Amino acid sequence: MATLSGALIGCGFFAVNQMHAWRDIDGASIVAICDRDPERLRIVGDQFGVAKRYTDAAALFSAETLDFVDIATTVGSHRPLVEMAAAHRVPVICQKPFAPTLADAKAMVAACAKAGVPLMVHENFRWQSPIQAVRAVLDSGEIGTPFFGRISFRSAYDVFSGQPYLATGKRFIIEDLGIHILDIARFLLGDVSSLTARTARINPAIAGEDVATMLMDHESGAISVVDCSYATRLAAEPFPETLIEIDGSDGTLRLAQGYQLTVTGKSGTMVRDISPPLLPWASRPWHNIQESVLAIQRHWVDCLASGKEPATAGADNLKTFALVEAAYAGAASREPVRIDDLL
Ligand code: NAD
Ligand code: 89Y
Repeated sequence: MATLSGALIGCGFFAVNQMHAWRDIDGASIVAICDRDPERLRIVGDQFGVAKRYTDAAALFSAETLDFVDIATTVGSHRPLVEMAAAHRVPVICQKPFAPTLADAKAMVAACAKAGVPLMVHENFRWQSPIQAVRAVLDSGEIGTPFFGRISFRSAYDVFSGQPYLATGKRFIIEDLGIHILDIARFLLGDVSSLTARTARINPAIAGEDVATMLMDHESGAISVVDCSYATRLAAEPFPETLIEIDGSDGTLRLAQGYQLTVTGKSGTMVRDISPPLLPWASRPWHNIQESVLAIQRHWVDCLASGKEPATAGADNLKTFALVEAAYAGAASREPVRIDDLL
């Protein structure tokens, strides 16, 4: 397979993981990087040996011939950068949260569709190997048809030291982290027809909500509870594990802290340790997320090579993003929100 030439825009905290993962992927190589902060450009360029460096994305697109661009900036710049990629007919990966609003997200999907370029949102949590293992149990039919799910992320990990901007936005946990957990709920139980939400801010030092509890009706008839907190101090800090309970017509599955999966189904009870591998460049406790970065980027390269639509294509991600908008609207109104009304 010919090696695809890519560029990375945004060389901050998380982009370093993306650069490590690109180095592990045979079919793609990052030939140029861009950051408006010259210091970040220097650090990442030197660490990964990338000589072509730009402080302006427009200059990057004008000068380089690219097979794809990987946007790893924070949300405010996503729409102009995705639209710039579309204008240059360059396939694009965009970090989550895809956009500041669902209207922006729809415009970005439309711009890429009009230009005929693939667009994938870097929605990586569903690519974590424990989450893929849960999906495989459901696909096997072992627990029958799911009728209830609880997808839970509760922690007191200090995310603000690495990502200080998370403390300052009016929106916090749903937009930043809940978006992943809502996407996992969709991935496991299917699309959602309605959502009810409650939020709270426990940490007085931040601007947004740090607790969110959501109840969802899935189109399949299943019900799920998605609960997220960055205000939950536990004896053993679980960050960044997503814990899962699913009840089905023929059994149950439980993904418990420490990546312990218990399945009780048609063949009895099985307990497995499904801990993610620690990649050579990864560090605990982030290794679970880091492995999923490699998996989603591999998926992108496979999709570009085969012409397949990525699992978290922009159009698919609108359905996850709608859940974020519904959660904020529903928490404000204290009323259930119909998802079809937003899409
Ligand atoms: P960061 O602030 O550390 O890095 C962003 C970088 O982008 C900065 O260096 C900034 O100078 C640069 N930048 C911003 N606008 C630019 C523009 N128009 N042109 C060029 N450079 C620009 O942020 P971060 O913590 O690395 O987060 C980046 C994104 O990654 C966020 O959207 C965040 O939500 C996401 N993220 C995802 C995961 C995940 O698991 N998927 C984990 C952490 C963060
Ligand atoms: O930004 C968030 C993400 O996407 O995964 C975890 C995180 O880094 C902090 O909540």
